[in-house]
Order: sequence, then C-alpha cells, then structure tokens
Amino acid sequence: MCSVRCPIRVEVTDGRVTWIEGNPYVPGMEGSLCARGSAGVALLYDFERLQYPMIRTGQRGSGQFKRVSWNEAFTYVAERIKEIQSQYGKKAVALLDRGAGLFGEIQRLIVRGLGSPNYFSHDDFCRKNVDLAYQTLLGYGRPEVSYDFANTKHMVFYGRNAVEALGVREVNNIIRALENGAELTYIDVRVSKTATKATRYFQIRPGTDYALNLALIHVILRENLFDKEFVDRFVSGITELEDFIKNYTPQWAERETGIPAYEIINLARALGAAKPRVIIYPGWFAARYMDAFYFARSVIILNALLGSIEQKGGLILAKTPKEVGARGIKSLLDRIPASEEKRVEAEEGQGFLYDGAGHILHLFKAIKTAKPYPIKALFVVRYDPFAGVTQKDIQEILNGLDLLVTVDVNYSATSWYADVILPESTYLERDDIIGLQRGAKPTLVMRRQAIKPLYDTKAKWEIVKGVLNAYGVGDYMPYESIEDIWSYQLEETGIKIEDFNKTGQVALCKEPKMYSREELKFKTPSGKIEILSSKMAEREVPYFLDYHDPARPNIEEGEFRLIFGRMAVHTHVQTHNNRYLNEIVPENELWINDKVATKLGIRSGDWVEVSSEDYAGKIKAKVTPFIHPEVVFMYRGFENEVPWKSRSFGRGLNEGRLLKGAFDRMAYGSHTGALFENFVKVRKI
Ligand SMILES: Nc1nc2c(c(=O)[nH]1)N[C@H]1C(S)=C(S)[C@@H](COP(=O)(O)OP(=O)(O)OC[C@H]3O[C@@H](n4cnc5c(=O)[nH]c(N)nc54)[C@H](O)[C@@H]3O)O[C@H]1N2
Ligand SMILES: Nc1nc2c(c(=O)[nH]1)N[C@H]1C(S)=C(S)[C@@H](COP(=O)(O)OP(=O)(O)OC[C@H]3O[C@@H](n4cnc5c(=O)[nH]c(N)nc54)[C@H](O)[C@@H]3O)O[C@H]1N2
Ligand SMILES: [Mo]
Repeated sequence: MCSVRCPIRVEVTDGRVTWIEGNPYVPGMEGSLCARGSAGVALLYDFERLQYPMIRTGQRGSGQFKRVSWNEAFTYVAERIKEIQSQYGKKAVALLDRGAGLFGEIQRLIVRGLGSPNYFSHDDFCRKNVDLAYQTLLGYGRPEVSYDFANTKHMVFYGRNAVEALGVREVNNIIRALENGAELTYIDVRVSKTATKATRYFQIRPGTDYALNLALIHVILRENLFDKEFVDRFVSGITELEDFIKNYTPQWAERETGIPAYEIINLARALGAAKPRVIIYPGWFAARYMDAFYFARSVIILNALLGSIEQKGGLILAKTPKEVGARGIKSLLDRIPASEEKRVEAEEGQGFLYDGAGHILHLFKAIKTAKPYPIKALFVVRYDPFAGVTQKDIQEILNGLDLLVTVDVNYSATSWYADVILPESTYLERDDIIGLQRGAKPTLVMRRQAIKPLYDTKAKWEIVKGVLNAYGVGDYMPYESIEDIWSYQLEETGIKIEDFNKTGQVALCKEPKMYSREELKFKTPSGKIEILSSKMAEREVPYFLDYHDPARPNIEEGEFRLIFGRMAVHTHVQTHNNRYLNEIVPENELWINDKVATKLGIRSGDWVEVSSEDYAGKIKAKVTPFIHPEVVFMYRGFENEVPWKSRSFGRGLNEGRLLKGAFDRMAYGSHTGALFENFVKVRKI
C-alpha cells in the first residue's frame, strides 16, 4: 500500500483475503500495521481498479479505451517501439518508475532489454538530495544508511514528520526511544503530529533550515563540542569547513530562521553532550528548497562532527552480503548487455551530480524539447507523475511523446492519458522477485501471492517477459515461472525457496554486523568522510554553497508560499479512492495561520480559492495558530480528475496543479526538484 513495504502476513479463508497484519516474525513490526496497510483488502476487492489491458481509442485524456488481450497489447507496444526506434534510435525509449525499492530491479529489464540507457525514477522529487549528499560524503547511498533509533539519546528531525508520513517499524522505534528517555528536537514550519511528540519544537521560517545548520556547525566547532577522535581519524576538509562557517553565527541565524540564538547554542551543546549517540536525520522527502542538497550535506556533516556514524544509537552503515561472509542474490539485469549510449542528462555537461537513475527534470526537458536528443516512447511503472504536475507540463510531455505506456493497478492520472495500459495484479495476487533488505544484517525477502488474480491482470515479471518476447528479445527473460526466477536469484546463496516459507525472509547473517573505529573505512576514494568530495570535484560541483535568504511572500496581498505533505491514512494519490480510507478522509483542507486569516476575513470551514498564474481551485480553510504566517499547507494530491474513480473524483484540491514553473527549476548541485519554492494567492470565496 506504500513504498515502505512493511512486511505483512495475510489470512485467506475460502479463497478470500480476510485479514492483513504486520509480519509477526519481523522485529519492530509486532504485528502492527497502519490504516493503509489494513485497507489493502479494499484495494483488492475494488471494482474501480484496472481489470484488463487497454489501448486508447479516443483523444488522449478523453478516457476512451478498448479492451484488448494481453497478446494484442504486447504486440502493439513492441511494434510501436520498433517504429519509434527506427526513426529516432534505440535510446528514444525511456522508463520512469517509482524507485528501485525492494523488488524494482524487474522493470529495469524492460528499458535495458529494449536497448536504451534511459532509466529514471521518482527520486528527484523524493530523497535524491539525501542520497547524493551521503554519496559525496561517505561513499554510501541513502538506502545503505539506517538509524538506530531504539538506542539513541537525541534525535533531530527537520520536517521529517515521521509519525504521520510513516513506516511502522520506524515509528515504533522512535516511540520506544522517547519512552527510554531520548530527546527529540523537531523543526517544522507547522506543528505536525511529530511535533506533538517532541521534547523541543522550533517553528522555523520556511526555507531556512540550512541557516540553522550552518550556525549549529559554527557553535560545535567554536566550542569544541565535536568528537575529536572521530573527526581526526575520519573527516577530511575540516579546515575548509571552519573557514566557510566563520560568519554564520547563531545571532545571524536567528535573524534568518526566527529561532533565538540562545536556543541554537543550547541545542548544539545538548548534542555535544549526547554525542556520539545522536541522530541528526537528513529526512526523506527532500525535494523542497533550492539548497536542499547542501542542506542534506550539512546534516551529514553534523553527524560526522558528532561521531555518530557507524555507532550504536546513531547512523548504521549497510553491509554487503560479502562483508557478512555470505553470497548475495544474482542480478537479473546483469544478464542483459547495457547500452553504450549516454542517458539524456549525462549529455548535459558538468555542474551537477547524477548516479544510477537519471534525472527526471532532464527527462521532462528532453521530451519537451527533443534536446539533447528526442525521447519518444515512455513506460511509466508504478508511478503517477501526471497527478503531481501542472496541466501545462502534462500537455508538453504528451506533445513530445509518440507512445505512453503505463503499468499500474489503479486508474492513475497518468494512465488516463496513456496510449496503452498494462494492468498489474495487486501485491496480494502476485509473486515478486526476491529482494535484498539492506542494513547491518542484510536480509532476503520474498513476497508471495495470497490469492489468484481476480481479473485479467499479470505480475510484473510476466509483463516484462511479455514485452521483451514480443519485441524479439525473449532470451533476456528465459524464465517460465516465478520459481525459475527465484532459483536463478538464489543460485549462489545456498538458500532454498522453502527457507522463506515460515517467515517470508532469510537473513544472511545471525547478528547485525558493525565495524569498530579501528576497522571502519568509508567508500569514498580516500576512505574518509570527504567534505571536499572527490565526486563533486569530478563533476565540477562546488563543495560549499553560500546561504541565500529565501524570498518572502506578500502576505498582506494574500500571497503565500505553498507547502504540502503526507497524511497518515493516505499514500500520496493512490489511496484517495480506497473505499475504507476515503471514508475516513475524503478530501483535504488548507492550513492557514490564524492572525493572517483574520486579516483576510477567512474563518475555519470557509471556502477559499487558491490560485497560481494558470490554475485556481477551491478548498475549505483550516485556520490555526500552529503554522508559520508565510505558508499555507495542504495534504497532497487530492482533486482526482479520473471520473472512473467515483469516490474521490473532484474532491479537494491538488497542489500539483498549482506548481507553475516548478518543473523547470533544478536544485543547486543536484538538479532535483524544489517543490516548495512556489507562491500562490489565497482569497475567501
Ligand atoms: N506535486 C507533488 N509531487 C510530488 C510529491 C508531492 O508531495 N507533491 N511527492 C513526491 C514524492 S516524495 C514521491 S515518493 C512521489 C510519489 O508519487 P507517486 O509514486 O505517483 O504516488 P502514489 O500515489 O503512491 O502513486 C503510485 C502509483 O503506483 C500505483 N501502484 C500502487 N501499487 C501498485 C502496484 O503494486 N503495481 C503497480 N504497477 N502500480 C501500483 C498507484 O496506483 C499509483 O498510480 O511524488 C513526488 N512528487
Ligand atoms: N502515511 C504516509 N506515510 C508516508 C507516505 C505517504 O504517502 N503516506 N509517503 C512516504 C514517502 S514517499 C515519503 S517521501 C515520506 C515523506 O516523509 P516526510 O518528509 O516526513 O513527509 P512530508 O509530509 O512530506 O513532510 C514535509 C514536512 O515538511 C514541513 N516543512 C515545510 N517547509 C519546511 C521548512 O522550511 N523547514 C522545515 N523544517 N520543515 C518544513 C511541512 O510542514 C511538513 O510537515 O513519507 C513516507 N511515508
Ligand atoms: Mo517520497
């Protein structure tokens, strides 16, 4: 039901799924699930989801499709791809998905099998800044760093609304830490649910978290609060950091952030006292402000100064199967030769970082402008980008594409505009490839079919196989069954399929493995934590970014910065039509500061219009003292435009339609999105 993929156990009675709970064998789950996890039954038995393959018959966006057989669908897609490739080259095909995740290797076989390098994920709108920041400093990626909440003494979260934008294990561990006496410092522009659990809450001025961190680093260095042994041994570039940070005093930061200087100094001292058992959390959804990449680096630098890396109660580095004395699963992707061509953004020169998955903003640009070269066919898998962008952006993307194929379980906004829809079976009706859960105790996990598909849908591996077969490269997918795939993946591990039977997972070692400071080595070229990153030098990205004061809206005129976030009972856009969850929260409302609202004559429950230059919508106001006056906030992704989804159709307001210009804006150094840099007008109607 969301990308956290909390492990579950499913009960089936007389061929019907009757109960879903947290996997009781997984530590931290304790059988619990959130509302969304429990509502999986309502997804499964929903008549308003995709039921069979379809090809568009009317205009794009008209909602006119015809039902076809799987064979027709595969043949149609393969033929269109061949036509496109003969005109524009193999690399004119791209695939965009919702991140690799646990089981995501499988869809990448499509794009590689079709001979193109152009694989992209949603990460640029999600966690890419954190990922790149980790890579530049530690040589590890974000999925390779976990947090030992249960044993920490002090956690600092910047808008990481962990108890609402939740993963069950993480919340359980955070709450346990609080019960054990740990402190939580929470920084947000509004009082989120996590703020209500915090020991210390700072209401920060929007977009100024970087200033706060520069001042924290300043105090920690000036007052020698850092872990000297750790820093001497592992951190390079301290002199340059000291030089950069000189003028960023707490008094200066007070003027930027609105947080009193003495509070910043006190926080630095509290962290110094609790070190090394501290977690300064770089967050998750980090595509917010233009300086997000440098902000994420400042968070990781704070951890490095406090010695909390590879430390009980701090940040824990993932171990490869080899590092724990085991053999890992074999890659399916490795069987297919990679294209020699360069991905679109790799053609775009220096000045920004990239890694395994391409930059989505560069993809959008290439589709719209045919530069650096045309992208004419796009597969979108388990992702609904059109739900979160402006109408203009949808139009420009569609104008550039000759073929749009979606693989989804629901009628997503993107599917509504697609040429071909390939419906996947829900996670309760299908088997997936074995995944590797990274961490100090690397663990293989298996997801198994609970019941047979209710409609004419297929598992992802079958869809991939169908496309590659029809295109004439079936050899890349020589497996006849999921057991064939599992056996191939497990070939070198000594693990058998049956070993997953009881708990759904097999750990590759008995105890979590941690390195002592004597053994520890980072995966950067120097083996150290590189403040002067080799990766950045190579790509000509500056090591430091000077702080820029974020623009202030004209509040008197009813202008605000637009921010948004996740809510506990929904997953982004995909659950708004879920029968159970829709009943609990059918639409969103607009949080607005009470003093400002009074001036604008707005009271709670009033309808207001929220508008950008090219979109306006209406929503009910929620007037509250618990939000900064410069922003308005809403839960994301409502106002579904697909009439087939009758429960959520037209309800609430979609912030994505208001993000004028956001998809041409690339964050400094990382070229990710910066989605909180938009202003809107609000007025009572
Ligand atoms: N405007 C705006 N844009 C954003 C964000 C925002 O807050 N606002 N947030 C950003 C972030 S952090 C993220 S992570 C993304 C999230 O954006 P999305 O990933 O688009 O969000 P979801 O609503 O989770 O949609 C995922 C899609 O996967 C489909 N799906 C669900 N289960 C399955 C399955 O088993 N198989 C298949 N094939 N499909 C499935 C759903 O039906 C849905 O269409 O959006 C990013 N972009
Ligand atoms: N229930 C549920 N849980 C989820 C998801 C879901 O859809 N539903 N999605 C998952 C995904 S894909 C992601 S990426 C994560 C996201 O996890 P989070 O990033 O924790 O979640 P958001 O709700 O996006 O939180 C954004 C917060 O940033 C705050 N904020 C805005 N501007 C500023 C600022 O300038 N400074 C500070 N300090 N805070 C600011 C907002 O007020 C908001 O509370 O959640 C994951 N968990
Ligand atoms: Mo995300």
